[in-house]
Amino acid sequence: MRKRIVIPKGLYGITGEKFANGKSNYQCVKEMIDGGIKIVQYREKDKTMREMIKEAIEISNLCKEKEVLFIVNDHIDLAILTDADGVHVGQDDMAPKDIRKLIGDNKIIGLSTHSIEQAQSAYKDINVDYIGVGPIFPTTTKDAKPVGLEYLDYVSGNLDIPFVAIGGIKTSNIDKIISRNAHSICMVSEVVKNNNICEFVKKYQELLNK
Ligand code: TZP
Ligand code: MG
Repeated sequence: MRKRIVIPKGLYGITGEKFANGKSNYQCVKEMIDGGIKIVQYREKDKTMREMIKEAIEISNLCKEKEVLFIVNDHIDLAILTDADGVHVGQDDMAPKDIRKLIGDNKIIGLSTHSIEQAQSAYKDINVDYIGVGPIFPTTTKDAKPVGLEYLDYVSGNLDIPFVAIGGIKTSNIDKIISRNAHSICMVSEVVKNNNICEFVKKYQELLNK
């Protein structure tokens, strides 16, 4: 029987070029890695597949060189092509059991969840290595309604599965997430908008890994 692959604790990085004040996805990932991040997801909604392939290969190579896990959002074909460590999908994307057939047992599958029912169902599915829990707070990065802290409390208190708290998390509210023992935390815009992403990531990696 397959065992879940446990993703690293601490900050979970996601690309968000729109919020990066002119920095490329590659540059943002490089700074995140310099700051000590251990897992990065390539999430890109606006580029053509050819543009994404070129960029994702470069980021994948950088991650390999620095021994950082590289996850691809949505596109299983792009994940296979770039020899990513895993994929992250939403509730309407290809089901984890079907993705597993394409990528094999040794790759990571992450699944976004937005309710207790979705989290319970993901927990029962051994193909799912970790779940996304969110958006916790309102966010403009993704078109989705906030689920609130109660849902995070439920997952943190009841389900033994690695999870990433995400959505509207900022320096101003991250304490509420840390105090709920989130396995890992993702701030998309709050990280990439920084002039000094490296220093920002370093500060929070130190705080979260204390
Ligand atoms: N999934 C749930 S919320 C979200 C994703 C990808 C976006 C989070 O972005 P931000 O900028 O940290 O609110
Ligand atoms: Mg998706």
